[in-house]
Amino acid sequence: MSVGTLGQPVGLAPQTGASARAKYVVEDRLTAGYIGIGMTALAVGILIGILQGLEHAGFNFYPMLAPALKSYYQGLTIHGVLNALVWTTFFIVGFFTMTVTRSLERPLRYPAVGIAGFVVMTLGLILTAIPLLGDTATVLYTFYPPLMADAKFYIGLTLVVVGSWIGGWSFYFTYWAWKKDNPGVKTPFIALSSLITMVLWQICTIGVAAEILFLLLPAVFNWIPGVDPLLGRTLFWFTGHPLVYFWLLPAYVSWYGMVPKQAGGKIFSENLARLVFWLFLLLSTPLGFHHQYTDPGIPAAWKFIHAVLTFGVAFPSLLTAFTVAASLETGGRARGGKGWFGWIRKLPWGDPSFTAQNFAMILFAFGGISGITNASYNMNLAVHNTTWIPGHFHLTVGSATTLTFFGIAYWLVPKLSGRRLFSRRLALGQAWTWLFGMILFGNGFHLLGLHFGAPRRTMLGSTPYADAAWNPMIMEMLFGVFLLTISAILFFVVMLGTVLASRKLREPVEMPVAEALDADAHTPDWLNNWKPWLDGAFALILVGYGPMLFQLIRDMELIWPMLRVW
Ligand code: HAS
Repeated sequence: MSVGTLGQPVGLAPQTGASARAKYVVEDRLTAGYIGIGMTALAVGILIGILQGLEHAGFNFYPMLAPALKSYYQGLTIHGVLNALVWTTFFIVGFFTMTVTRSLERPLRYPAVGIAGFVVMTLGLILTAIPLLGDTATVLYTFYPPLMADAKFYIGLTLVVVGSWIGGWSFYFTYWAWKKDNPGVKTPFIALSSLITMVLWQICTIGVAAEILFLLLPAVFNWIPGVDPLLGRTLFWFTGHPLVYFWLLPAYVSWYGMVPKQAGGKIFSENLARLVFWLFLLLSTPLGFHHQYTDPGIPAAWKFIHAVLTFGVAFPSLLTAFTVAASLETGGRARGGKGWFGWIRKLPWGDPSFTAQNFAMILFAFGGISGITNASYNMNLAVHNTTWIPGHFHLTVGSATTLTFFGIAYWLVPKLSGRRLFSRRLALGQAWTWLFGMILFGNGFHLLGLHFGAPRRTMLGSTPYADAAWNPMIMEMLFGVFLLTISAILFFVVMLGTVLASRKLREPVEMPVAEALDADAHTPDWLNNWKPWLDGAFALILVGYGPMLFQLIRDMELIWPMLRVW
């Protein structure tokens, strides 16, 4: 018998016990390595985030922390890089190492490629950390030119991305081997959705790779006289927006493919779930100008086209809201729930893995609404560069993604360590405090930005123009930070307790895999075929970016010297 998310029985799995562990020993070690590094980065990033919240409320600890941390802006850069780029990317590649191999029921085709990816990513992270900690890369996580970081920062980040590509190739080799052995067989949903996410990532990171290799590094090394900031920003956001779907889609893999099982239900429609992932592959990339609505030099018509496409990519998330809720309903009803809403009470609220992920969904509903507001051109003019934007992304990457990853960790870490979850109660407390902490933090920051135009990325606690009218929202935000701090402490106590102090499990934990209500329904070829979606994605990128990139490169002026302004 195998055991479920927290060690309770869930029925027979295809391969259990010691043989399964032996089969996936490299994969499990890789996953553990990735998520271990991701969580360490997150711990440091969160600590610095707390300092930022305190500063906004007038408690400025930075002078006391020098020379370890020289300024708010150095801290903000470390916070953004570690939380938004490192925690996410490491967790995702580690998680996918498990989802792809377990879902295809075979280990990596070439484990050496998987290991190489891990080594390159880790070396990249170390190289990035040196200038970040040494205050020679205080350029914020968007590293807009002409701000100039130490070359090690750019090279390190490039290695992190290249390492993740190599990790992705190890999945593709495994997938091709599986396809060869299973001609004509439909790819299992969890593997397919993970692979689509990886391909999306590899397409979209071409933008930032081009920015670093052809613009920033040559300028830092003085091989070219300077940079063209607009071209740099455009290449950055070519990657920057689809990047958010690289953060979101692993959560969707779990919401569609795993959470229904944890809720005792089934995927409402697997065909629809497949369609959602293909739509993300098709639509995610040509949208970056919605981050550049206020940039001069991009004609309004192009901003309009990207605005329309942004509303297009919100559509698969709207589909997700309804289908995931319907999947949960099948679980609630299977557990005896009755009436319109009675099924909600019957959901497994005592299971922290489920509860954390459900709260992530609820928070994302609000983050999604603020995203759609951002995308609306004239509304964006009111909220751009205000605290509204961090309000938005703490509900998305900080909640939809991060809280889902916490929920996943509540079964994944027991699975990898072979030990029981340290404390179900503390883990539940973590989920609840994150829910309320983020509601307060998100609401406070959204309102502060919308009503008062309080700027983001600014030492609000020291600005001469800070207004007493801001105080209620700052206090709301600060109370949110307080709850989030408790939540983060609970998370790390549960994780460390599981690995270091928990009893050994007698049976291994299985990755939850939900069945589909429409398992017997026909899946049309186009939902199992990469070609039309990849062709469509490249065509749309060509249409959405081609002419503008051509023009920006043709008219590029490499005359702005890179600057260190701190
Ligand atoms: Fe965004 C800025 C538009 C989604 C992250 N975004 C950012 C930045 C970040 C970020 C980090 O158009 C700041 C970048 C910077 O530093 O400058 N965003 C959108 C839109 C969406 C969106 C339209 N963003 C995300 C996601 C992110 C993320 C996802 C990370 C993971 N965003 C923008 C724009 C800007 C922007 C502009 C630029 C702003 C500026 O001016 O600088 C959409 O994809 C959102 C669609 C989502 C929904 C919600 C669906 C709800 C679901 C949950 C259902 C709940 C259930 C629970 C089922 C429509 C799926 C049921 C419960 C029971 C109990 C049963």
